[in-house]
Amino acid sequence: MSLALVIPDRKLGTLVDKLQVLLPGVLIQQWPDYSAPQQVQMAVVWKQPAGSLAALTQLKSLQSFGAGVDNILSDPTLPDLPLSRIVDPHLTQSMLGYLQSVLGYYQNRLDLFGRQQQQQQWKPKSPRPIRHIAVLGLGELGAAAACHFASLGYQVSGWARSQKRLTGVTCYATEQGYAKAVADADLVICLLPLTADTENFLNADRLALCKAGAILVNVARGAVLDDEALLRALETGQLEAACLDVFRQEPLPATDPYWSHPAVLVTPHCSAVTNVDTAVAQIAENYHRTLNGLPLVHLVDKIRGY
Ligand code: NDP
Ligand code: OXD
Repeated sequence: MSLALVIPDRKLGTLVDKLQVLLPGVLIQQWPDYSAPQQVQMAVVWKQPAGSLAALTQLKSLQSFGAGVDNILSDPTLPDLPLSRIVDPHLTQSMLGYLQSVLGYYQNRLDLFGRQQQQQQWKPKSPRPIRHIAVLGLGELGAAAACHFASLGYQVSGWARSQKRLTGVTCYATEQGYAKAVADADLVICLLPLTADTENFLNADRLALCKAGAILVNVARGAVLDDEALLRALETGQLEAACLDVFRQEPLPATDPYWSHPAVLVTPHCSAVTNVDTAVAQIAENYHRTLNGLPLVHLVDKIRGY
């Protein structure tokens, strides 16, 4: 009985310790130093290198170590096995906390005052009016964000592939629905997964459908956004500002224009980081399910890509 962790570039000591408590007697092996690869039934993966699962000849299931799975599905050597992803209330709370802070940052004009500080300028200004928030993607995180802001009294519109019903949220689907969802929004939050359908989704044409002077928050994946289109939209004033937590290349390269752009807030992919303390329960549950031939919890539809 064995579980493999294929999660490069992370310290995994705490994860191993906590899994060992929930899965006593299970051999936990770490790529690239598998000791008995043919004993592994399930692999926990995140940005796994191509070919890193090849030696696991008895593998029966895969578990993403995060909520997104684009970095897993892009592996051309990925075995055709059930894949699940992390769905965790703590992850959702973390995302809500981040988005609430971003909202407060812009409402209180901390972007402007930060720039003024650089110039030693003392110029008070009343808060920025942000009344309408649009959320693109109404899954685990998007629906929670939309309902959170609606419960605080904001006007909220939401957009997803399928038509949703969420209390206090005006929900849309379809391309025409996208235009309606963003038309009056002061703040647009992107929580779409990266798939073949959403790559470069936020292009020049779709950014042009946003309210003039809106603020964009991308906490989904960098490649959902056309970077050139965003830079142009900021230049023309079509968008006033952007908060970006995710990028095509991470860490963001030193030469990237976002680093020094006065209208861009860069954060290092930290809006909702997998919480080892709570994620281990789902991993252990799926390990038991794998052993017993039961369907995994929070299964990914690999055809849709999320
Ligand atoms: P879900 O899979 O639960 O939800 C995805 C939502 O996007 C669904 O509402 C889905 O619509 C919608 N969607 C997918 N494709 C389309 C499309 N082509 N057109 C319109 N809507 C579409 O994902 P989560 O909410 O759990 O997470 C969203 C993303 O957030 C993750 O994929 C990940 O990339 C990112 N993320 C980022 C983190 C960070 O730290 N920055 C942390 C965690 C996640 P429908 O419901 O109709 O299927
Ligand atoms: C995730 C992420 O998808 O960390 O979980 O981005």
